[in-house]
Amino acid sequence: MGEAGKKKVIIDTDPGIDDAMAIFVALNSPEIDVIGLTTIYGNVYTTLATRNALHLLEVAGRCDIPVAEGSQVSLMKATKLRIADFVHGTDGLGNQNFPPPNGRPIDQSAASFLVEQVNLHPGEITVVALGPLTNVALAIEQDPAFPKKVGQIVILGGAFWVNGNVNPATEANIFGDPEAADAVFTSGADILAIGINTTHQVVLTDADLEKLQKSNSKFCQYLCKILGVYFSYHREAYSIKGVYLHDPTTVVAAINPSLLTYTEGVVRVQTCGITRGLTLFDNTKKRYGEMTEWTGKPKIKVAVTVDAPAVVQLVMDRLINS
Ligand SMILES: [Ca+2]
Repeated sequence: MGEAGKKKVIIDTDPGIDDAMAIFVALNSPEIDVIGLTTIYGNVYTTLATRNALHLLEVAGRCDIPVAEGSQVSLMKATKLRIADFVHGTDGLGNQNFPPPNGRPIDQSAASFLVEQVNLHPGEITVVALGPLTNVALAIEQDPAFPKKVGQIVILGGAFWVNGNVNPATEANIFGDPEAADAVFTSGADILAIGINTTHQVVLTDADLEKLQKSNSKFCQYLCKILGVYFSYHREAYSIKGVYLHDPTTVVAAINPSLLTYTEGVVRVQTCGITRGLTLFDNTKKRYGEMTEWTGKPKIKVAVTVDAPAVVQLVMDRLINS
């Protein structure tokens, strides 16, 4: 715990409209102290993610928080990346053409920053990972003791027992770097995975949007400018009048884990073929006759149920009362 018992949090992010919302919720939550942002490709390329992270901190008036730029390529050094700019706008923030930020990232890579911080504060850092897991996997490569030194890694990733959102097999953040995800899930760190099986229950509706629009808070005013593109995408892709709160739900899981329930097991990630990016959970109840690729691997926590109305309410409260 940090000052005044606050949880020290580093957010690894690819902003991203719901990343923006998640970051604002985190910055306005007294339970946690955001000590840095690290950036990654996903919704946009890494360079733009860094620019957006700096921009969002300027909007929030929190330029004191360092931004460390993450990897431009996947763990296996692939440069052909899946970028979801069709969900978030080509600028990642609702095609608003915001001016470039004044700030600059620190002179340290995301992985090095993560390693430095867990060594400075062993057992105290919570990493909230809202994009592909390349930076976290690189931190583990850089410091093999990283999984034991990090307090917890709360991950938005995976589609457990349900279809994915990239294709029927896989969820976007895991699909972004399956090798990194498999390395992180089997690293032995205290991991809490929030998959789309839970975040697809957490919907910000048109009526909720109207409430945000009526608020004078700077976070609400800003988000209402960028949310249009995200609502349009959901109407087309899912035929719903509302948007899924993937990243905000994951921040809420770090703030108040009791709003979700969890089960424990071993998760491996498919890294090839038509199901590349599939997250396969072994509940470890059966003793298989043969060794499997899951045998002896560390267990992680996977979210099973979510109190969706309470999560939406908490997100709204933190945005409106800012
Ligand atoms: Ca994200």
